Amino acid sequence: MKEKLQKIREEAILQIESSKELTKLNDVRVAFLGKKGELTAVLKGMKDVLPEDRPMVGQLVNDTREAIEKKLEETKKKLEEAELELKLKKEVIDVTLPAKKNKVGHRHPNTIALEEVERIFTGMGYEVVEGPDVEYDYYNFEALNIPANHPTRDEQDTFYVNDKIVLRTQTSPVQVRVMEKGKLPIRMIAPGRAFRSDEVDATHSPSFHQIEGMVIDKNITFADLKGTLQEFAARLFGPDTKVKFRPHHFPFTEPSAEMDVTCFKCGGKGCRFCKGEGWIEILGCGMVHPKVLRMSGIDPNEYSGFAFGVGLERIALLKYEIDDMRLLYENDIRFLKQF
Ligand code: 2NL
Repeated sequence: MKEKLQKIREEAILQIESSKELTKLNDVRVAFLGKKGELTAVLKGMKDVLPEDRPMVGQLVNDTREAIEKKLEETKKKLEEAELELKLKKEVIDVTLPAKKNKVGHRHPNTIALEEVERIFTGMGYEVVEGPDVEYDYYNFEALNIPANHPTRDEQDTFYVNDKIVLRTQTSPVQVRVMEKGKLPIRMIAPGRAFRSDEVDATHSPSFHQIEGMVIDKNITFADLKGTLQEFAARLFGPDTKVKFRPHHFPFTEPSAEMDVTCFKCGGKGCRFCKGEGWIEILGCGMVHPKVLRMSGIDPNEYSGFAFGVGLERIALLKYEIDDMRLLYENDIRFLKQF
């Protein structure tokens, strides 16, 4: 029995020493110490050992088991260390390589311009209100004094969803919805996307953005409109900016005007930027038509107001001296991050 145990021990140690991988080592453990292992077989044979010899043999079996376990443990540690070393060698990191830069996005020129306009008007106490891009024909046209068959409705420049629903051609419907609520006075701007069936070129896109503004209160006059829009122009284009109003026509305002600002490049002398004019057209405006007020439930004998509309892309193109609107929609980061 003693010799048998000695042989098991030697054989086990030999096999452990020749194990070059952890899996192989585990196989050796199972072969000797496992349920069907050689040492376990010896234990099972204890019944054949003389009772008086059993303590001695039991001790021997335990010693053998301990010796094998110790050798297994040592070898396991060695193999693990070797494996780790190999792994570390394989995964060398060259810390001198240039780091990968994180690509950070950039605010779109439209967004920068919009936030600036919003800052100016909220600073004057205006509320920013949004509304649906897809509108009822009523809010987009009818309520703005553009009845059926009015030339402005020309199917050529409007996207109809069906007889009664259109992609809004301006953000005025948002203002109509606010007027209908009947909470006066109103001091608001309505920024957002608008749609017209236009061909794409350097100054047109079928999907563009507009900012409309409206004030309705008692005793609002054209003087309020002029003062407000003069201040707006000065804050947007610089304190020396002058404005001028040219008579115009919109169905929803009376009287109506277009506002020009002095060219912020040449100060009004005339240059390439303003095509020698000294002035740049910037927005449309006017006193809200009494019919428009009445249709939305506001008494034009008690209240009056002014409104204006400005193209956001136009502001962005002017402010950042971009000469083609299409650049705004390509979202090329090399372009966007210049602003
Ligand atoms: C332009 C002209 C304008 C308005 C928009 C408006 C809205 C309501 C009532 C009356 Cl609810 N007016 N909006 C007024 C005048 C001009 O926009 O050329 N925009 C780019």
